[in-house]
Amino acid sequence: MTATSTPLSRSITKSVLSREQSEGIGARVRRSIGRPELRNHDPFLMLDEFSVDKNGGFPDHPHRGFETVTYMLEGQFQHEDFAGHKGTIGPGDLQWMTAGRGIVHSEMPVKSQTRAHGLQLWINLPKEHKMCEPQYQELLDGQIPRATPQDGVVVKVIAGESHGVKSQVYTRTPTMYLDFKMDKNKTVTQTIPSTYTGFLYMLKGTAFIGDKEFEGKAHHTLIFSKDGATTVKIQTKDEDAHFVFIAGEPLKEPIEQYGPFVMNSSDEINETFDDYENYKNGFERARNWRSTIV
Ligand code: FJE
Ligand code: FE
Repeated sequence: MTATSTPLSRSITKSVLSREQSEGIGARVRRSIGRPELRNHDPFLMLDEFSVDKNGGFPDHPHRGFETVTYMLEGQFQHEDFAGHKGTIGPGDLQWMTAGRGIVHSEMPVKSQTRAHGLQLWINLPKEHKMCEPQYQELLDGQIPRATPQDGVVVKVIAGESHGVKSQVYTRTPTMYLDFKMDKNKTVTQTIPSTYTGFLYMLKGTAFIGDKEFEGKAHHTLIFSKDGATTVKIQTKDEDAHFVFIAGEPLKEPIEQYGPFVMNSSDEINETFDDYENYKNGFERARNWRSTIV
């Protein structure tokens, strides 16, 4: 192999542990992408592993300019928005929300549950989709296809493709989102487009990534090298592992973020404040709306 040739597997260039911090009202999150060491992971803005008990949650708040993808691991979460869209998602279920030009919503755990635990990913939208109509794609656990590349390896295909199994989720920003459960002593190879950036977020156990077998443990984010390699080799040794594999096409557009608003320029952020405060350009229905879930 020469110095300029493309390696077979991506390797890991960075590993960062996410400790719990407070967020929303009485909620705890382990922030992966979006924490100081993991900013600007184009096209991803944030990944939070959230844990909310019956006293916490994320009451009425707006979004504009990106998508939020909520994937439940344990417990139940309810959602309501200013357009009358309402629903509950449980373990293994997915809500893929395109905020587009504007959403105001509430995200709260179901009170009878002891704990709601899941992941929320924020995916940036390309310039031409930032002001699109809001959209929801909701998938129950049973509607999400699985790939079984071998005994003891199950891949839930939330977005993109794995081992010939494709997701039906429509992604405006080309994205792969895979949930891997691997028994111990397994090796699997996942293909990835050469131009995608990506990472693993470890939920349980230990996995070894790439030819150098970089060791990744629970609550760590493992960033893939950007070397154009089109596979990621992943192994387990003496314990099972559970992790998500997230990758996407970088947008390479300027990012101006102010909390829940993500646009391309400070002028657009100022317009967004004006629209939100004056109930216009997508925020009309925010004027008299309050959520009914508490
Ligand atoms: C927030 C803006 C937000 N992490 N994980 C500002 F949109 C939020 C927010 C969330 C959130 C919601 C869920 Cl369901 C899961 C999350 C941030 O709603 F907390 C702040 N401070
Ligand atoms: Fe939200």
